[in-house]
Amino acid sequence: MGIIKDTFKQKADAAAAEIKDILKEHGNKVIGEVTLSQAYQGMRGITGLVSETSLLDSQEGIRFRGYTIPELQQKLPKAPGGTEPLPEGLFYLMLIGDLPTKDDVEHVTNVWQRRSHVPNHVFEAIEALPVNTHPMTQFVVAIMALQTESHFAKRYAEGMNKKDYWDAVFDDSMDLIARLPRVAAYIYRRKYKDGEHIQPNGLLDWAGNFAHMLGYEDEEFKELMRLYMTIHADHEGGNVSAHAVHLVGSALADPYLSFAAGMNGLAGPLHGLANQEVVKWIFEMNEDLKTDSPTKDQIAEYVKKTLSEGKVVPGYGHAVLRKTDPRFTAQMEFGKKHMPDDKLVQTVWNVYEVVPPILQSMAKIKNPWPNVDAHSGSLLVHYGMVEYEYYTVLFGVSRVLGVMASLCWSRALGFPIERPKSVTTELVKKWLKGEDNIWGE
Ligand code: AMX
Repeated sequence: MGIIKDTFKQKADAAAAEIKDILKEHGNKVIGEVTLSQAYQGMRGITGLVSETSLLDSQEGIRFRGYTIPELQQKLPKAPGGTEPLPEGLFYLMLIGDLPTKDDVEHVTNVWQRRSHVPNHVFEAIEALPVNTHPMTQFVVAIMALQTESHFAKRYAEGMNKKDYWDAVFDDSMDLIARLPRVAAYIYRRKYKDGEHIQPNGLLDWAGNFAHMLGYEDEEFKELMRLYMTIHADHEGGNVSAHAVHLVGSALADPYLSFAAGMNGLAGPLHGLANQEVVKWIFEMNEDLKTDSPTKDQIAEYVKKTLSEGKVVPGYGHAVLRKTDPRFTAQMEFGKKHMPDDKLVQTVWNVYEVVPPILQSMAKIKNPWPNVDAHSGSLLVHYGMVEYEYYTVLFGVSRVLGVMASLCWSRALGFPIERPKSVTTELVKKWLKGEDNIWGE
């Protein structure tokens, strides 16, 4: 067994024993109540999932295994000469639960390099789609094509013992993570760079090599990719992509099938597609106003126009957060350090001053503050990546780290198939009249 797999198994066995004891003693403790509104309105605020890799606080934002983003930027190993964390380190932290050493991170990089071969039929599957197909559709098709390589599916068909599920999920997770940058870069070069593909560089780290295969050799862009891949990786378990992977995986669909489900969810404009929507919205505003530096008054007018047309202001609001997303702040700091005079980045900062008071004045909006997607695109445009339809693929390549670490935990802890109870409005009406109960007993 490899070192990481071995360490994971030890940690997971200890955690499983601890959880068994906790449930034996406290399994009947009530952790919340569910109102009728919550059942109809997106299950907001219902605690009904366990996800070990990260935890979201509505005021403070995300912590990965207890560490905030600034703490990760300080504590996780960096590339030589770099200042941003290597995503390999975050993956190790989410999977194992401890901060990695420099050697641990190098080991992860090496394992992923060794496992990164993408079979030809995956590229052929991508090529079978019209070139103008949305990059997220190409991405999901590629992930599905990779499924032929699943150890889990093969071993399950051969009659694998349920005690070994975690082992096959672990192997699939490492393969999938290792292969994803090559597939994603292929889609980018195919759609936007006349199919001129760039071979991987086996000497680079995971995110650095991804930047290289995308065609961006600037060391600053590589640093941006390391930061980007770190901050987008996980946002606890209830968001659409993480929850979809968890749900589909609970049916013992293999990691490729499960991840593809999550990526279909990430492609929704209220979730991961918001990063493309933000840049599209700013480009359209600039075109409308015939400027590349709109004033705050002009932005305010445009925001009001967007709202009056029954559209959302992309990049603002959140189902859980009630403050500025620390992932937004981390990107703002990157912008201040590397490109303080960039006009688009400055527009993003002006939007940040203008939008919250307007949204605050609308009582129904629970969070007027920016989320991760409000900033990411402007940094990419600065380095020349203007093809905003591609941005959600970058989000997806990062998200694989969190959801696969979580899937390993779900199988190691023996979580069962997920199956919440649903009701009909007919039953709700009967229950309100006292003619039936709503609990399905
Ligand atoms: N612009 C306009 N209206 C907004 C809004 C925004 N940015 N954010 C929320 N609202 C509206 C909702 O559409 C809803 O209106 P309705 O009652 O008429 O349907 C009302 O305010 C209440 O919504 P909420 O409880 O504050 O938010 P939510 O939990 O239902 O939804 C979210 C959260 C993110 C989907 C929503 O804020 C939104 O649509 N934001 C814009 C899209 C976006 O940036 N998504 C990315 C989120 C981060 C991510 O997953 N990557």
